[in-house]
This record gives sequence, structure tokens and C-alpha cells, in this order.
Amino acid sequence: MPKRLSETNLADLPSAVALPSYDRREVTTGIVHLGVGAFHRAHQAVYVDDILAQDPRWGIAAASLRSPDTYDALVPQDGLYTLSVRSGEGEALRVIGAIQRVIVAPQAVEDLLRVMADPKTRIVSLTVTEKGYCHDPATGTLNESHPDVVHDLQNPHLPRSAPGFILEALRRRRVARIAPFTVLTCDNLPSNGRTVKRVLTRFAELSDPAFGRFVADEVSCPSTMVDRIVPATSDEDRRRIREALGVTDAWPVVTERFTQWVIEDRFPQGRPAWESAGAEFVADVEPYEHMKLRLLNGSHSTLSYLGYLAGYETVADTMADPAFEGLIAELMDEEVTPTLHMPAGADLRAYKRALIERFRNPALRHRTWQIAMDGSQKLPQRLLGTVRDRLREDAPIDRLALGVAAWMRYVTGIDEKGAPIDVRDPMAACLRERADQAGGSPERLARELFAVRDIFGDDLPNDERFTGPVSAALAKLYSKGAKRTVAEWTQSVRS
Ligand code: CS2
Repeated sequence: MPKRLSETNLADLPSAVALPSYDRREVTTGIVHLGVGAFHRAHQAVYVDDILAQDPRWGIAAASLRSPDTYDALVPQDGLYTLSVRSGEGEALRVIGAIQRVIVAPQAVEDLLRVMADPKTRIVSLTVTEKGYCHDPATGTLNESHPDVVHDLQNPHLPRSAPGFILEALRRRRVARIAPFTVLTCDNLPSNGRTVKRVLTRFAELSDPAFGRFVADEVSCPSTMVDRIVPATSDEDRRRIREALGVTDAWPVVTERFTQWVIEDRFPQGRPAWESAGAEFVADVEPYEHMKLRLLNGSHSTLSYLGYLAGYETVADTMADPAFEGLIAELMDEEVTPTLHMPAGADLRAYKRALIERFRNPALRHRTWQIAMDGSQKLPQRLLGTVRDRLREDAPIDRLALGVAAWMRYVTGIDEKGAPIDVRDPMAACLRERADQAGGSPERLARELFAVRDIFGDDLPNDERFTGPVSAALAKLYSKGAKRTVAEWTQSVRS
């Protein structure tokens, strides 16, 4: 077995592999990051790595809120890991050194709270996925009966949830008269900063109204738009990267060249000069966020449900079917673009062209099954916000409806050949129960699922202009299957 990647063998790596350009011993911790998944390591951690040579105060202490897997992989490697950037033209490797330590929250609650409460920590950032905010996806407000919320309110010193950790750390800072850190959410939520602020304020208020007011008045939660496609690392990636490095990296991350980060510039305790690493600071992120969530993520979810049902394993495989590519191009042009209001100078056509290329990237094996996860948490901001804007204009929503219908078909948990689907979703059991109630009738299935208010709210289930097209698309998916539905459907819309 080759040795593990670590500080001691960095100098022996092949010269084509880029290395940290700063002295890691000089780096101090300025950021605590919650949710140290592949996305963080291929996105924010790289922006940090880019600025540490000019400003070593922003090293990252990264926490997993659940699993020890990343800790087990990275600690023997001194926190180092490989970033692989892949396109049809090849692969570029770079070792990232920005993560100074990894903490497994459930095993080290005090350690994590201590570093969050440390005055040197000025930013607490998060990628905990949509479901990590303990909110109701349809309204963006705290889900007060969420088991983790109930637990953390009863045991504030032993939090489990991301908001619970943030509040306990803020409480300690407040008592010690240390200014609050900035809370920087990097998840694909609508108005993510505003959402996290709403959740934190209500959560704090439930424990103590004065603390709630403090959070409302004193804690800055800038919104961000984050973008980089980062599929789960496969064993084949690990093997290839081990061969290229000559040492083993237990958990490299694999991504595309494209990367974007748009951030509202509200950091009362200071921030890294991320603009020098390509981040864009703006006064209002919302237009960029709508653009990204609706064009990229909305298309991604549509492709993943339809693609999975059609038997395609990856996004690139799905896009290689011209009917699917056609559908996505039309979805973006006809139904999403009219809902966007971009600042002058934003080039949506170029953005969409680039998106199609990114989805086609044959070097990324981004599984449709991976993107299909957690649909109950994703649908509202990816498809349903667009639907509402369209309905307000009385405009057609047929392609959006097909995406929603494909999700409905997917969460039944049985694919087109009768084989089980491993549906991963916090609401999987409830969705499955409703699907079983429907007994295989698409009409009843649609009715059962429209009734899930946490996803569809109170308005959409009562609007014929929404329920009609979704039910019609679902009936087609049942009678013809996803592949034929998409093929015939693009033809019929074109003719
Ligand atoms: C994807 C996103 O898994 C998913 O739901 O749509 O992770 C997507 O790859 C990123 O948002 C791209 O920035």
C-alpha cells in the first residue's frame, strides 16, 4: 500500500500537482465551518486556500455534524486532500491545505463550541444541505416540532443541529462580551441568509425573548450564491488519484473547472479578501440566487428524476439523449428565464450555454440518484417558486410540471420496471405511504402528494393551472414511461 498523503510527503509529489503556497504553521483559525462535505472542500475551502498566502488568519476548523467519515479520512492526512478538476480535456490536481482541523460534533460538542466561541473565529459558515436548517421548506420558517429543535431547546449545552450549535456559541460569546461571528450560509436555499436569520431568531426567541432580539439585531447573516458541481467521489476516482500522486488520499474531491461565489458584503467582524480569489461581493444576492437555483438546480432536479426513470445513471448520460437536452434548453428559455430579473450586464444566454456544457461534462459522473435526494427540501426553491411567478403572469408551466410529475413518480419508490428505488429524503416514509394509498393510480398519486403542505403550500394544491398540467404529465409518465414522454413531448411542443 502506498503511504497516505500528509505534510511529510508533500514535497515528494509529482511536480504537476499544485501545493499550498503558504506555510501552514503560520495559519490561525478564523472560520468554523459546519458540514465538511465534498462541496465545501471543492468550493469555499479552495477560496480560502487561495488567500491564505496573503492573509493567514482565515484557516478553517471544519465540523461534521453527524458522521466521522471525513474526520477518519482527513486527520491521518493532516487535513490535506486533493482537489481534482476534470473536464473532457483532462484532470488537474491540487492539494488543499486550508482545513486545519476536523471535529466530529457529536463526539466533541465542547471542542466545537469552544472554537466557535473563540474571539479569533469571525465567521461560522455552513453547508449542511437544505434539511440541516430545521425549517419548513414551503414557508422558510423554523419547524418548531423538528426533533432536533425540540432536543436543542431542552439541552442547549448539548446541541445536535447546526442552528443549535450556532446559538449556543453566540450565547457564550454574548456572556463573555465577544462580538458575534458572521453566519455565512452556503446552501442552496432561497434567500439563504435571510432564511438562516429567520430560523436562528425564532429558535433563540423560543429559549429567551431577549436573546431572540439580540440575534435579530446583532447577528449578520449575508446571503450567498454558491455554484460548483461536485459529484460524490468514487472508488475509481480514488484509484486514479492515488496513481497520479504516488500516495493514497482517502478522500479526494472531484469537480469541474467552473466555480462561482456571489456574497453580500456584510461582515461586521471582517472577512477574507475573497474577491482576489474570484468571489463577487454585491449588495443584493437575490437575482443571482434566483438565476442559479432556478436555471441550474431546477434543471438538475428535472434531469435527475426524468433521467433516473429513463434508466440513465448520470447527468451526462441523460444529456447525451437529445430529447432530454432539448427539454432542458426549453425549460430554461421558455419557462425560467422570463421569471428572472437580472442586473444590467448579466449575460443569461452565455450562462445557459455554459450550463448545458457543464451538464454534458463527460468527465464528471454525477449520478441522477445523488441529485434526486431530498426532493421534498429542494422542490420549493428549484421549481415551485418559478411556477408561482409564472402563474402570476398566467403563463404556461408545462415543462416545470413535467419535472414535478417526475419527482412524484420517483418518490413512489418503484421504478418503471418494478424495481425498488432507494429514495433518500427526510419525508421518504410519508411520501411512500401516500404513494401506497394511491394504489398505482396517477390521478390519486397526484392528489395525495399535492396535499403535502410542507412542500406545496396552501396555494398550489388549489390552483387548477398547476394541478392540471402536473396530473396530465404524471399520467403520461405512467402510460408511456419517461423516455418516450420526453421524446414525444419535445416533438409535440416543437411542432
Ligand atoms: C445538485 C447541486 O445535488 C444537487 O441537488 O443540484 O448539488 C448542484 O450540483 C450544485 O448546486 C451546483 O452548484
